Amino acid sequence: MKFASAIAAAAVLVIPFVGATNSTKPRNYIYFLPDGYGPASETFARDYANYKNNDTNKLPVDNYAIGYVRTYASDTLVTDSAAAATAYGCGIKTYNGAIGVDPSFAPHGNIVEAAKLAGFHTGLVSTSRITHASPAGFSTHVFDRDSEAAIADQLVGYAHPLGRVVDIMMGGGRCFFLPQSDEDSCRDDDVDLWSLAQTDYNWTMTSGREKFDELSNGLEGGEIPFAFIPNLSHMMYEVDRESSLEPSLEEMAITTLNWLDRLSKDSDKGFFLFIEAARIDHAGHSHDPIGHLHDILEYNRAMEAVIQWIATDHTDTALLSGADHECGGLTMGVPDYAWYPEVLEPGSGSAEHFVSVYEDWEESFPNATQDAKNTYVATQIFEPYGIFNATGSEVTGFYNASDPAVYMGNLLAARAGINWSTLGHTAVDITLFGYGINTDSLIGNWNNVEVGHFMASQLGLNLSIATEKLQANESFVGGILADASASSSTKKLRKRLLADHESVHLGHKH
Ligand SMILES: *[C@@H]1O[C@H](CO)[C@@H](O)[C@H](O)[C@H]1NC(C)=O
Ligand SMILES: *[C@@H]1O[C@H](CO)[C@@H](O)[C@H](O)[C@H]1NC(C)=O
Ligand SMILES: *[C@@H]1O[C@H](CO)[C@@H](O)[C@H](O)[C@H]1NC(C)=O
Ligand SMILES: *[C@@H]1O[C@H](CO)[C@@H](O)[C@H](O)[C@H]1NC(C)=O
Ligand SMILES: *[C@@H]1O[C@H](CO)[C@@H](O)[C@H](O)[C@H]1NC(C)=O
Ligand SMILES: *[C@@H]1O[C@H](CO)[C@@H](O)[C@H](O)[C@H]1NC(C)=O
Ligand SMILES: *[C@@H]1O[C@H](CO)[C@@H](O)[C@H](O)[C@H]1NC(C)=O
Ligand SMILES: *[C@@H]1O[C@H](CO)[C@@H](O)[C@H](O)[C@H]1NC(C)=O
Ligand SMILES: CC(=O)N[C@H]1CO[C@H](CO)[C@@H](O)[C@@H]1O
Ligand SMILES: [Zn+2]
Ligand SMILES: [Zn+2]
Repeated sequence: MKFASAIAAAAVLVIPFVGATNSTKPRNYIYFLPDGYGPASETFARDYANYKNNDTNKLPVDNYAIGYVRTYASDTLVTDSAAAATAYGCGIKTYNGAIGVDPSFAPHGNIVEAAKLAGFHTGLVSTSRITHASPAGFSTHVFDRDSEAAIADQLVGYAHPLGRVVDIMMGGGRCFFLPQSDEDSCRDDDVDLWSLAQTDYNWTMTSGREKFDELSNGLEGGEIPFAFIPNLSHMMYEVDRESSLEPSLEEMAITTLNWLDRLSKDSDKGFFLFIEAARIDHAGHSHDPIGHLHDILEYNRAMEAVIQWIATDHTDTALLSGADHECGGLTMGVPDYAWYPEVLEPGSGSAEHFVSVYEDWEESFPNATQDAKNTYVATQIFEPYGIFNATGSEVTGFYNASDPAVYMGNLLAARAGINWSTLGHTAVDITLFGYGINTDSLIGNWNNVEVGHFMASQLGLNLSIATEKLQANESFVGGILADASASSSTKKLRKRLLADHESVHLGHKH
């Protein structure tokens, strides 16, 4: 585990956009989704960066705020990631849990498919499992977001009605590519997708960091289709990241951009790239200020790098970035007027990380006395997380906490003068950021589906062409309907409200 890496530079430069405007359309589009990044999270991270730098600056993304977005789903005012990704990716409102299908379960074309059909190159980059709701909503179609094996099948092209639509993918989730006979598998069948992708679909499937490094920032070599999937589940929180195993989001984003740019150089069509800072959301569900903070700072670094990339020789590329929803209902100023960002400085790992350190210790010392346990928790779990001077009952409460990560997060939050109001998402509007050709035309407040349609039209893509092809495939359409009727819909839809939280914790079961 490493300590908090350097935070966003103190002096944040506004990078002026000097490319063509208005009448010109961008050749390439990037959608950068900071999952669960609400306006309070931005203030939270900015206040911390300013404390740390003894400054009053803005965060890098602050400079590119252009509007805000309404996020409600078709069946609830509080969206989940699946319905929201379907709104951005396909331009339709749907129910929580839906991936690329409407409320009557019919599949709708997404921007990755439309781009592929029109001859563009395409990429997906995420710090979550690449089979998780957000990348899935931009590339696949299932009744239920938890069908991650089916999503993996579609991602490689096997079981996707349009064949393979993704050229490069980077993220976590290798367990959904392994057959159930493999002890690391998350599948319920014998499909060895990792091998099948290579033998039948020409994928280069990689998981070791050295394979990523061989790409030389995307500037040379490599065969597409290409997958880099270093983790069985989600990639590590930025604050926990072991850089010998996993690159940062910034590194993955820039490598993929350089490669897509190279691939499309001699084509009359450019590329579409989806990038996700996924775990800002997971830390919100865990009420974990440390995980939340460092993934937000990494999102800011990656955004700054992408904007710099556009500004330097790639002004034909446009970028939009907006969260799918807020997460955790974060507030600063609890109790009245309290908010002490300095409390977050010592925290050297996520709450999830320290809970797993404790679990390992407990396994190694099953006969430890209660006193030894209490001392261990106070000094080896709480203190490196930033909780000092814990009372006796604060320490013993850890053992019986229904979610020990949330428990630790709440203890630290109380010391910092912040609080979380929900374990789920909220209905609060999110901020839309943008850079490049025509993005300034999005000043104002938008419905999330309008953002998807805007990107498609900027690339000259017609989503209906993909929709018609998908809906013409009777066996595919029938399969989604069968999944829908096999589940008891009301129960299923209620379960959706908790789905994000549950899927975060799927990562714990190894
Ligand atoms: C912080 O900045 C203020 C004003 O710029 C300065 O007076 C002060 O000495 C700085 N404090 C530290 C610890 O650098
Ligand atoms: C329909 O979709 C399935 C994947 O679900 C695919 O295997 C099949 O080839 C498609 N059929 C047609 C006619 O495109
Ligand atoms: C895989 O590559 C071979 C050789 O280049 C090619 O003939 C084949 O069509 C490719 N298969 C797919 C599914 O793209
Ligand atoms: C995957 O991430 C988990 C934490 O989320 C970490 O413990 C594990 O070491 C990672 N695995 C690999 C192979 O990087
Ligand atoms: C822990 O205690 C149990 C019963 O008291 C004993 O059987 C076991 O060997 C002990 N384990 C270790 C690791 O000392
Ligand atoms: C934890 O709960 C168990 C029963 O649910 C109780 O016996 C025990 O005293 C509790 N431990 C602490 C430290 O609160
Ligand atoms: C923090 O929020 C929780 C609800 O999530 C509430 O129960 C608690 O009282 C709040 N803490 C303070 C100090 O207001
Ligand atoms: C988009 O494609 C659909 C289906 O092919 C077609 O009916 C429609 O006219 C197209 N829209 C535009 C704006 O070209
Ligand atoms: C009263 C008390 O124990 N204060 C301690 C709280 O934690 C800090 C940091 O470890 C110590 O420096 C204080 O002495
Ligand atoms: Zn989300
Ligand atoms: Zn979430």
